[in-house]
Amino acid sequence: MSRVFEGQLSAGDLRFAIIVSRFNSFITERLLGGAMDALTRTGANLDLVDVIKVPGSWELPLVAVEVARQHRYDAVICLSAVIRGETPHFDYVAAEAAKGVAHVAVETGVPVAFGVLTTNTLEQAIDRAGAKGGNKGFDAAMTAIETANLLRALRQAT
Ligand code: INI
Repeated sequence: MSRVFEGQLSAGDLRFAIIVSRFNSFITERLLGGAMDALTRTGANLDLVDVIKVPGSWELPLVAVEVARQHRYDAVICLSAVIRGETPHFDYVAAEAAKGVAHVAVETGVPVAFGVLTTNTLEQAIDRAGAKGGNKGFDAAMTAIETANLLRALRQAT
């Protein structure tokens, strides 16, 4: 008989680190609100949720690898917004944040959700931070909950 493994959307006793950038805080505070909403609605114990503020998206991988290596959290949720400007700066910051965050998860075995908006305009960012495009902070937290539970199930399986 085959087995199907799937992570439940229940935050229960899971421990989370939310790393959120201060850059574009008008947007990232809304992403943080969305993530907290997802955790609350899925039964998280907020005493087990730490919020860690970083200057910008560039700093996400460094801080994510630090907390993931401590193995004090079941999942890490990274939240920031990179909005295109007049120069190629956007491309460097967005690419390094994406590569770095993906690398942390694979290197440490701790789920790291990528709640990083990369948009051409401020309006697109607003849309994805609680307006018509939903809230990517909420989505990232739901993904973190599901993946943490999936890994727990896989690790407990015999
Ligand atoms: N950081 C962001 O999170 N979003 C941006 O749009 C952004 N832009 O466009 O510059 C940004 N830059 C700061 C960067 O993340 C670092 O904090 C900074 O370069 C210092 O290392």
